[in-house]
Amino acid sequence: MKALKYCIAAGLFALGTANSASGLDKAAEALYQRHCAACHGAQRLGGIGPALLPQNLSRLRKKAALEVIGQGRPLTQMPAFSGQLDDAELDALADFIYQPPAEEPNWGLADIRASHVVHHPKGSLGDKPVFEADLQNLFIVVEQGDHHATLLDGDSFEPIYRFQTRYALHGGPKYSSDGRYVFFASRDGWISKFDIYNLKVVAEIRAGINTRNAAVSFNNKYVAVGNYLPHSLVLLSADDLSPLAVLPMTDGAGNSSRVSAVYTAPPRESFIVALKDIPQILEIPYGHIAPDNPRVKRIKLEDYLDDFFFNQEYSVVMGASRPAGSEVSESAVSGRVIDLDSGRKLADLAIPGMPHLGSGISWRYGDTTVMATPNLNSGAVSIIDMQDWQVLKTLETEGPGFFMRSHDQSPYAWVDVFFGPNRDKVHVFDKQSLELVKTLAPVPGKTAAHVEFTRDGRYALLSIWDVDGAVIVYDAQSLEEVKRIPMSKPSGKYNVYNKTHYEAGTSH
Ligand code: DHE
Repeated sequence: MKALKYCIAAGLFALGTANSASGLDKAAEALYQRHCAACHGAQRLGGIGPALLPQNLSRLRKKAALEVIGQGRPLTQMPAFSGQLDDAELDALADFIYQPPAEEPNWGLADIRASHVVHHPKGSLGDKPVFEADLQNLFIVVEQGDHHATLLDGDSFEPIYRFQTRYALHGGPKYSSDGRYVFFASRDGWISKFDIYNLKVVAEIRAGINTRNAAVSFNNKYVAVGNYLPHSLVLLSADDLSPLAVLPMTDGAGNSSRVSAVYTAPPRESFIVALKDIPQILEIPYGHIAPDNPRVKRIKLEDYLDDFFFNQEYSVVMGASRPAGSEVSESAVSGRVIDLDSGRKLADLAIPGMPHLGSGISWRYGDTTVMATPNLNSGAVSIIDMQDWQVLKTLETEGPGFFMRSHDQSPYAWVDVFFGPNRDKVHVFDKQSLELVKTLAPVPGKTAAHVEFTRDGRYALLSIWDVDGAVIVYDAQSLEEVKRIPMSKPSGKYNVYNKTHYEAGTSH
């Protein structure tokens, strides 16, 4: 009976896929097409979910993959299949994804170039905004529910314009330094450049099959795109997104790596590239884009670091590793502190749990600077003294958090409780007493997450992560609600001034 079910599904789906000619297990392939292809792509090249090809799974043991298929994966949209599939089917799927496809997928310069679309060439649109607002106090809100973005006036909190984005954006959109343009990256590799003054997408290009994020050089010349698939960093012209170079991510000894993320480091005038499968960090000075350029610096590490926090000067990076699969490190050392100039390790980070450094924030505390990070597997915010890299205090929260935010002008730091039964709650802490001030639960039962401040720090905007969701505006001092703006799963929001001035309270 089961075999018949697979055969029917194989007949429906397998024809025309790259795997069908390869002698791969047809039944497993049919299962894959039925349950996995919608998110992971018919040819396993990725989509909303990661690519499921052997080279992408190099750090995930098959046992861990089986667990993910059965139990789902926290932090992602991967559901649990154990209720729908029996053990043999789960096993067959786990085996299938470790089989190489019939054809090696690639996405080189020619593919990238062929996908390039320029909707409005440089100079063809006016330089005066077509709406009135404080251009430094605008927000872009990414609405994941229906793949749109909203341009929001940060004074009136009225939407100015709502437009469709590519499917499944991920990572923060990045502004040009004057705030006129914003660049979006989608999980399946599309990079879009949007002209805020004219409310138009001006150019698009597919830079990878499975992309992590994009960074824009502070001199507004380059966009760097980090890919999981292929293992490459792609450099585009920030003018019209035309491709300049594809840099294979290798260690020089025959091993290649996915890019965890690429960051721009304005004071260093360089891109910093975090690698997932090679224990190295790369630094690529703006403009030195050839991979063998002697100015490309490789910092060799003791272990893989793929989640980063930079100090405000970009001289030091704190890095943490996300263990593969559902494994959680029990090690006392959960990260490292690296000096970017010397390449030397300054300290081990002894944070219990799994810090989410990428969403960390920093502020002055007495005669030192501290950084705070939520933890992805425990209800704790770790506050670390950035002079001696010791944990100064661990604040208890009602569950693991994902995003943290503050503003120079605000006495408070906000952290969500992203996972678990209390995911509808958000904690507000005092940055000097390091004590809890208030816990908000704006919509019981719905996830409340991701805060961003207005330019002056007077208001904090919080998302209700639901298709029938909202952005809620709070007075950042009294913590009273000011306004509720309906939106479709507004995942993140990004204030032009705070982002382009690298505010210490926001992610970079
Ligand atoms: Fe993200 C940013 C990695 C899952 C929403 N996420 C980032 C960045 C990295 C990262 C490296 C910084 C890039 C940037 O902003 O340029 N995210 C990862 C993962 O490795 C992880 C755990 C697994 C994965 O599937 O990729 C992951 N992320 C998620 C989600 O499941 C979230 C909650 C929903 C979604 O969009 O898929 C999610 N990530 C976000 C958001 C940002 C982000 C909203 C931007 C943060 C900010 O600056 O505000």
